[in-house]
Amino acid sequence: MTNSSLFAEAKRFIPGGVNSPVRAFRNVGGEPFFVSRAKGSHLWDIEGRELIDYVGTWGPAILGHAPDVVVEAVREAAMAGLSFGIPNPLEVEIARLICTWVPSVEKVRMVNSGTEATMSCIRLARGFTGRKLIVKFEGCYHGHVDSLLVKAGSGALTHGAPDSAGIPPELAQLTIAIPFNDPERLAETFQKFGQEIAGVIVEAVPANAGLFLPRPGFYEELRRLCDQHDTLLIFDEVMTGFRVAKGGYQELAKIKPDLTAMGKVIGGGLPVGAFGGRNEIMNLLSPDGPVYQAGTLSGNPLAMAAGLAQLRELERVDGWGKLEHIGQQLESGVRSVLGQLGRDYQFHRLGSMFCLFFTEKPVWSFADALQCDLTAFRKFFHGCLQRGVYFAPSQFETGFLCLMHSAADVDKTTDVIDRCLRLV
Ligand code: HOZ
Repeated sequence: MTNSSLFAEAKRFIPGGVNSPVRAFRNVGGEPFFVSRAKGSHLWDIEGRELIDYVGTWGPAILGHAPDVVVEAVREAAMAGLSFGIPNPLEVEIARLICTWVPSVEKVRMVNSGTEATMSCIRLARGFTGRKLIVKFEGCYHGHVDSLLVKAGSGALTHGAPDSAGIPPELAQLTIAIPFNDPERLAETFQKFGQEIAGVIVEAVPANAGLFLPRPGFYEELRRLCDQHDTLLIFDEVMTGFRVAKGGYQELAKIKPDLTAMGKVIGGGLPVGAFGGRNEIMNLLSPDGPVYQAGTLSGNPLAMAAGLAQLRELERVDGWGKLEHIGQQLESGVRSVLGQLGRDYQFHRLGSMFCLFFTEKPVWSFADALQCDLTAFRKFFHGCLQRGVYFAPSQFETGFLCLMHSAADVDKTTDVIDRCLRLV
């Protein structure tokens, strides 16, 4: 069986042949490959090709693929039962750990995906404030939530359809999308709609249209305006949570959101999301309060065991310090290649998250990211893949490092980047 023959078969039974659009390679052309095995920093496809992986299952694989400590924890949990649908002790353990590591979270509820987490934050913000409007930022992607697929990034962006079909315009009208890093637009929006805005949701570091950082002072102003108007500030830390620091980006930025959406790293590779925040808000959730939210598999013992094992291992080995070190190695390699080639492409990195923008102009927003040379990116992507390095199949995604990326991996990657940049 080849990747191509299996993809043809997949397309007969699965829409587009994939279970999530960004996997279909539409933004880079060609066809996806099928993975047969993943371990550490490497993937193997069904044709036996070995790749250094910088997608890391889109973020969760921070220790590397299939780390022994997580696999063993899942095995042990499985022996005791796969799902109970009634409380199990691991749920309490992970809730305690999250509330300890992320001080803005006083209570947390576990769900099965980042999408469920952001969707629940929106409902909770509306329930708490009794208001309808939600503000989001252009290019920020918060999963495929109806209210948030407005000027979104990730697969919604790469397919050229930021607004999905199937979302009633009446609902989309309740979402105001404004540019990121633009304090004037933010102030104007609050001036006009301040008393109607239930919540402002932001990817703590926008990472679904490439990776761009908040300008100094932007989040302080956002926090101030939310407080002034009794609007909830919702940080989507699905990508950054437990990855950029133990307490997520809010720890680094020293900003306390009212609600936080989490996912990816927290599940150790199993389907897990979570959302949490201040007691007075979280206490509105059913069964204590009137905001309904539920899930048969929420708090699933295997998923909780995997997440706990991953988080504890990260802490035990000072994962964040080590990832910063690996990130610095990659960054210095990429910058030296760019320097030698005389290319001023923008390279952004925050710890173990990174993005090479194919533009020489600074990138602070979605509009800036859209200026990238996508033809050059496509050539670069396929060149790297052919040479054994797998980056995300879109300019508008973020690369992820894991603890298993070795100096040899980084050296090979730098060399491949050098050769492939010469092609474009
Ligand atoms: N947030 C991820 C991509 N930016 C999700 C991956 C997916 O949509 O499959």
